[in-house]
Amino acid sequence: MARSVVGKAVRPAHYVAGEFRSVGAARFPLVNPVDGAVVGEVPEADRETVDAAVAAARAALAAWGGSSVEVRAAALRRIADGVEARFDEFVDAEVADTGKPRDLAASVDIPRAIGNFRAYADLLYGRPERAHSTAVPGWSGGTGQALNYSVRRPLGVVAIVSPWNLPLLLLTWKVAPALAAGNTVVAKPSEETPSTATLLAEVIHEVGLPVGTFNLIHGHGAGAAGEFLTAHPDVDAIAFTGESATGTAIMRVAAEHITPVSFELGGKNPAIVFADADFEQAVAGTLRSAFTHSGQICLCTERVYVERSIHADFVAELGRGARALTGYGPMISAAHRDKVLSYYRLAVEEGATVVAGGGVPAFGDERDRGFHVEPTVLTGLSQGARTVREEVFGPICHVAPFDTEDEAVALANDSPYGLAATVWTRDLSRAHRVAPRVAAGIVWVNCWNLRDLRTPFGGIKASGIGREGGEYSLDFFSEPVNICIAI
Ligand code: NAD
Ligand code: 6OD
Repeated sequence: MARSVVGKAVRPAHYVAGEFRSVGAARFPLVNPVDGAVVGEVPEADRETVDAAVAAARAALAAWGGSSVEVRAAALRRIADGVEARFDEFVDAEVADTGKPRDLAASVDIPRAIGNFRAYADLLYGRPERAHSTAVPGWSGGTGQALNYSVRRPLGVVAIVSPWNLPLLLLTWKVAPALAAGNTVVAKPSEETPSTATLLAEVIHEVGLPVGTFNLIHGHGAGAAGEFLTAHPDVDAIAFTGESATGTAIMRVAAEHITPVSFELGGKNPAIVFADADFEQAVAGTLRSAFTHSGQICLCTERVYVERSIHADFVAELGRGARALTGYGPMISAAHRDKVLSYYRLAVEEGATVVAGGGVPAFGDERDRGFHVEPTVLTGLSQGARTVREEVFGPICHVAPFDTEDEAVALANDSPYGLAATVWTRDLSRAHRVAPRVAAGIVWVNCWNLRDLRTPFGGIKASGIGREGGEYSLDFFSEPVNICIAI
C-alpha cells in the first residue's frame, strides 16, 4: 500500500501568543493506525507552556471580546475559507492521524469543520436581544417606566479539550461558537490526533485574530497538559468532549474554582426496529449507524432491539452486511484495538452467539501491522451482560428481540447512558409516540446522524451535561447581563 493512502502527517506544534512552538524536551511518537508506522513526533506541553497559553488568552480578551459581531463573524468566515483553501492538506492530515477512510474525512470531517465556522458566523447575526418595559408604580421621576434589556458577554478564557475520533470536526464544533461569542480559547486536541489542529492554528494565524485569541497546546490528559489546563485557576469555562470517566475527572478539578462545564460524553446507543419498518432501509441504516468509522463515533449504535417476528431475519441480514464490509479503517491505537478485542472475548464468555466478525482481519498487506478489528454482530446476550451495558467504541453491536412497544422503550432506556437513539418504523403515530419516550438527547427516526447545526446536541445521564449546537452553544459560551434604566 502506498503511504499516500494512509495520509500525510504534519509537524505538530503548540501555538501560543501568536507563535508556533515545537521546542521542548518532552515529545511522544505519532503513530499511523493503518499500518502502525511512526509518522512524526508531538511536543508535550509542560505546565509553563499551558500557563503561557492561558495568560495569552487572558491578555487577548479585551481586544477580541470587545470586538463587534461584524468583526467576529467576518473572522470566522475567513477561517472557514482558509480551511477550505487547504482542504486536501487537512484531509491528508486527518487520514494520517486517524487512519479513517479518505472519503470519510473528505465528505464529513473537513466539510463539517468548515461548516462549523460558517454556521456560527451566520448565527451571530440572528441572535435576538431581549428588552422589557417595566412600569414602576410610585416612581416619581421620569416617565414612571424602566427599560430592562439584556446583553450577552463572553465567559472569558475557555479551555477546549477534544477527542481523537472526529478530531477537527469536534474541535471546531466548540472553537467556532466560543470565538463567535467573544471568548478567547486554549484548545487541547487528543494526543492521538494533533495534526489538523496544528493546521487550523496556521489558518487562524494567517487570518490574523488579535494575538492570543486562539492558542493550541498538545499533550496527554490526566496529570499532563489536559489536566494542567482544566485545573487552571484562570480558565473561566471548560468545554469537553470525550469519555464519561474523563468527564468525572475534569468535573472534580473544575469544582475547585466552580468553573462551568459543557460535556459531550460517551454513549451506548440503542436502535429500535419495529416489524413495520422498511426492512432493507433498517438493515442498511443499522449497518451505517453501527460501523461508520469502525464504530468510533459517539453516536454509533451498539445495542439493537428488533421486534421478535423479524429478529432472526434481521440478525442474518445484518450479519451478511457486516461480513461484506470492506475498506474500513482501524482502531485509533494498539491500546484501543486491545480494548475492543477484550470485549469481543468477553461477549463470548458471557454467552454471545457471534453472527459476524469477532476477530482481527487478515489483509495480506501493510494493514496487518495496523490496528484493525472485524465488524462484529452478536446476539443471545442478556440485558445485564457487560457487553450490552458498557461503551466499547468499536465496530460491535448486539441484537436482541422485543415483543411490545413498551418493552422496546424500557430496554432502550435501561442504560447508564443517554446520548442518541434510532427508531425504525413506517408508522408515523408510533414514531411520535416512541421517540419522546426514549431517554436520549437525540432521537433519529428512519435515519441516523442526519445533522442540522442549529439543533440541540448532547446527552442525558452519563452522556453529558448541557446542550451544544446553534443557540445552545452560544448560550453556554456567554452569559446574559441585565441592564435596567429608569426612563
Ligand atoms: P478521552 O476522554 O480519553 O480523551 C478526550 C480528551 O480528554 C483528550 O484530549 C485527552 O487528552 C483529554 N483528557 C484525558 N484525561 C484528561 C484529564 N484527566 N483531564 C483533562 N483532559 C483529559 O476520550 P477519547 O478516548 O479521546 O474519545 C473517545 C470517547 O469520547 C468515547 O467515550 C466517546 O463516546 C466520547 N465522545 C463523545 C462525543 C459526544 O459528542 N458525546 C463525541 C466524540 C467522542
Ligand atoms: O455532529 C456533531 O455536531 C457532533 N458533535 C458529533 C459527535 C460525534 C461523536 O463522535
